[in-house]
Amino acid sequence: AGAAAKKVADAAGTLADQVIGGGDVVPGVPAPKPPSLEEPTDPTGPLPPKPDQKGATPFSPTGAESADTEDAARQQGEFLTTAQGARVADTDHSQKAGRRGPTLLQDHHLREKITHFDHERIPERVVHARGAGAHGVFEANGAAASVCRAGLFAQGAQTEVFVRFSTVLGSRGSADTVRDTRGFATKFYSEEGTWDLVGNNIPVFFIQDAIKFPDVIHAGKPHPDREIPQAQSAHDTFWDFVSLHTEGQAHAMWNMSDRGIPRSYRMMEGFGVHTFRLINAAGETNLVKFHWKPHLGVHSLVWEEAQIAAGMDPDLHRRDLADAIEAGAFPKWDLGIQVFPDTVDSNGVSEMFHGIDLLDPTKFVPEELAPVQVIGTMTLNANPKNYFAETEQIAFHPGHLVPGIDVTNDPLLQGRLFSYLDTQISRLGGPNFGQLPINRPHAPVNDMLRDGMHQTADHVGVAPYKPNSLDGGCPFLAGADDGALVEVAQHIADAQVVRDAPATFDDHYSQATLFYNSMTEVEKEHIAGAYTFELGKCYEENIKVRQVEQLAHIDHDLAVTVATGLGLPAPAKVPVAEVVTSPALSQIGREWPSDGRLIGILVTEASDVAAVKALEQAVFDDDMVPLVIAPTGGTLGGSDADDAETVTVSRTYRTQRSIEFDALVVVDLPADANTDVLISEMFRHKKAIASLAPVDQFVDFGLTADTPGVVVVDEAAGVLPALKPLLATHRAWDRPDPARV
Ligand code: HDD
Repeated sequence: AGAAAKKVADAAGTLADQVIGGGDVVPGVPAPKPPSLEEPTDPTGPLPPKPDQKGATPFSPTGAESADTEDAARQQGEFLTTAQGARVADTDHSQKAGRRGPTLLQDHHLREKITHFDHERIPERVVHARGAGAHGVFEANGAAASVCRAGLFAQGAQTEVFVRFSTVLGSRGSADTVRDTRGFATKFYSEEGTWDLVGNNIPVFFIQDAIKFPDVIHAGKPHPDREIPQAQSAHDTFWDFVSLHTEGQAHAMWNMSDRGIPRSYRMMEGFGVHTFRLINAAGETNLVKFHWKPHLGVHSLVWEEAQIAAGMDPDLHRRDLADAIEAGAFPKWDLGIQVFPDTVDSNGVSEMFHGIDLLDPTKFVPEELAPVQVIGTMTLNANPKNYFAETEQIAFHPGHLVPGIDVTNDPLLQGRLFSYLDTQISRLGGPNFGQLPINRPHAPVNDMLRDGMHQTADHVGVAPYKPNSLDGGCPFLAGADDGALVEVAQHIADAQVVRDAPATFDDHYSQATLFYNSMTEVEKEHIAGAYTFELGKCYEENIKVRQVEQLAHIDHDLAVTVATGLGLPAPAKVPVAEVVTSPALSQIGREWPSDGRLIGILVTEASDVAAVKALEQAVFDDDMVPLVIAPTGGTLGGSDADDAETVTVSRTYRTQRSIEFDALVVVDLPADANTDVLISEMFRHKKAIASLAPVDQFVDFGLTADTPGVVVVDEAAGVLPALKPLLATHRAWDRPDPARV
């Protein structure tokens, strides 16, 4: 049929050319075509998913594909078709009245193709637009069973999950490594319904009441006139808001710390932020805060790396997550809870713990006061098959709860319970986005919601209402004890309607001081540098002055350092809260596993291929990732990449950049400007360097055998034993900065 239609069209074209007499086409002689690359001509069905794409929706942690996977893929048969399944013989030319004539409106294939394309984009998320996701599984260890009756916390229970990490402020195409809070949202597809833990990598928030959310986001987003700067808080409106709305100071302090520029999504903590209420089988309640603890430890970039990455590899975090999962280095996090009694304190006030108001989302509870108890482990083990279908269309909601997990009266959480469904109705085009494969619960769904835009269900029965007799009373109600969203009996004190907050919400500085005081000297320097950079990007002097005055309420020395950097007078001294410190907040001074770290191996044309091969294998065997950096692409030691004696080049001198590597092994030192930059950056960013080349070759870099974090070894076998202790501390913080860059 397709061929016949084409013949008709060709004939019409020839006729039209003759009638209009236009053009230089000789009737019957095909016009010369530009040379084109040849496509394979044997029809084959759609390619099966790549091994790392096993996470088809619906996803199964065992890898077993469910029956409707093929349907969800919407790619059946081996031929190109229209959306109606009619085979297409030519998708490169539109129908025209003659070869040089106008295009015909009757060409349905043309109109369908372009119309669909015109509607391919959906609105990006109003916040957290830039993100990356992965499938995985959560396995409970049973430790939460005494405080929570949710089935997903029963010992050994396995629950499929999808996680989406994100930045907050940037647009969908913005860079990954900007200074910002990171979203850490997890969807647990539990047998009792879906639970969403929609958290961040920072345990406190900018505002105490959801009614301020549009204000803080308007202030943080680019200026409305020029729409700059993109994806960052280093501008006047942000600091204007934060310096005036002082409850934002604690979160701002976390953002200015190294937490604002994570090394990788795999190396970030996550926090539920709010206090939640758990209910156990006996109906007893406890208050909790949720924590994700990464097995790889908490690591950050240094500021210069973050800036370089934003230009060299704006997808650094997205790529890092996908590559690790594809390589089988599955990232893992422990889920933990801090548990607080659900009682009233000596003043008769509920939801208080050691004087910390658990309903105030600008406060966290130091781990030293309430230890984080591990209740299970999450492993991310499959990349999405299709970014749009899964990562873009997934819809999280803090109100997606299962029996045993309930909300509290935190006024920020209460507002969130409204916002997410509301935004998704406009973002995903109507009220039925829950039917999208990625959003479908893995528990049976039998609701009485009907019709609406993009309805894909064929609902049966005649009585989507209750009570009914026509559908035999279906669907039935759960028993009082096994439903979700069951209100825990709470006494609400005789209340008057107010627009106000409790007095315990008035302290805006003490936890910023606690955080700052818990940092090591290096981390404090980074914080001062970040404030000085961000405020230095502001134009309005009064905003800078006001924010420096705010810092004086947190730490006077910090305020003076920042003021000096900005060329402002030192602010007056004001009383600062006397607080304890929480060593758990510091990222430095601890040792972390080296699994999944990226090791650059720098070689020249003259390098010993057998030694490089051995080194590469040793890195692999130690669960790290070797990336060989050579003058040109291709292979070393022969052209057959499968040959045991051949090394495949991962990066060339031109495509490499230091930001990717956690450590560098110099097999031979090239004489090359690009690799000079590599070494000087590795040096400046205090990353581990091992050299098989003599140390005196490095004199121009200011690097000697005594430089902290540098090891010089004689043979390939000695490299990893020397390098691993250095990787454990992440960076050689005691390495002095070079005299000149
Ligand atoms: Fe939110 C998205 C986390 C307060 C309104 N939020 C969103 C995402 C994360 C968070 C991780 C991205 C989810 C995804 O990957 O799809 N939000 C938080 C945390 C908060 C918080 C940890 C405070 C503790 N958010 C918050 C408030 C409001 C919102 C107070 C509104 C009153 N958040 C939204 C939203 C988004 C969203 C507008 C944008 C896209 C979406 O929900 O689906 O509804």
